[in-house]
Amino acid sequence: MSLEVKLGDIVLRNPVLVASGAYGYGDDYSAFFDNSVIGGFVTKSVTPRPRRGNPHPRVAETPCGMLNSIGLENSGIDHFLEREWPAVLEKPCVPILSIAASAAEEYAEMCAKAERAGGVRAIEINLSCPNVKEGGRTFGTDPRVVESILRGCRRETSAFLIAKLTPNTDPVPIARGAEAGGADGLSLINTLLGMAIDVERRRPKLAMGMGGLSGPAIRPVALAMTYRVCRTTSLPVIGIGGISTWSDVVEFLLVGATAVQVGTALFSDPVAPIEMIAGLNEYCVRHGHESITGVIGALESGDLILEGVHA
Ligand code: RRO
Repeated sequence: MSLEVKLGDIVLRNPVLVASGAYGYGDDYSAFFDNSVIGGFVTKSVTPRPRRGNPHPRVAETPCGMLNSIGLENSGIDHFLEREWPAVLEKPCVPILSIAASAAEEYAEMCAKAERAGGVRAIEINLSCPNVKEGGRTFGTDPRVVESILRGCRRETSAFLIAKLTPNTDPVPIARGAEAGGADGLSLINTLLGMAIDVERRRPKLAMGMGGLSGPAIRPVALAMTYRVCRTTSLPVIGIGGISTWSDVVEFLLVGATAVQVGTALFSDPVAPIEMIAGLNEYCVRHGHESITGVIGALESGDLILEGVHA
């Protein structure tokens, strides 16, 4: 029984990746599981220059989820590539570099820098940070801008380019824009813009007022968006959004995702990826699949779902 899946030429030992922002640079959960058990992980997004991030509080728990407003805190691409990237490359799984910026040229420049640093096989282009006004909320929702960002990145690197889409608009036209610009794959969803209020203090729970909602609360939204995007593209799609158990992974694979990313689940269950991988194995055996690839897109009645209404 094989759990291997492929993103272009890149072989993942299984479809379970850890999402950007939930895993630092690959060491955060070393007390709980080894990188040799997961398919890969996505680094916290890096930006052209260092960023201190947003004021605290930056996180708030919500029903079946959480809000974050980290604001892209990171040490900048130059520092990252010099100090962090060599250790990331040593990890025994597929590392995916995540980049975020506020202009198309900056994305392309970061791809060029990553290419010069060497060893980059896959880059996730974060087009969807909800927490910085210049960083995705506006241009990640414009298919033409997304297309031009991908085109600029494509010129600078031969790495597998994954466009990470925002759920704060219809993702289908954005997916088409990313594909037209030369994306090799798509990932979705990033967090949904949300808000929570401390009624006694009459203030938002996050210092910035609003933030990105993640966790099981968003999973049905993420699944529907993944389903729709999978039906409009032949690119491999990575499903993200509230995935917490092996059966959640299977749901995303059935609607057509090639792999998934796990993020918020790690906060409450730090061994969630191990349980997912074991559960995927058992599911395949129970359903007579010799390979997990037999599950991808295998939704029964996939064509019958009110396509006219939801397309
Ligand atoms: O750093 C953040 O506040 C952040 C980012 Br870059 C992102 O892509 N998604 C999110 O929920 N938070």
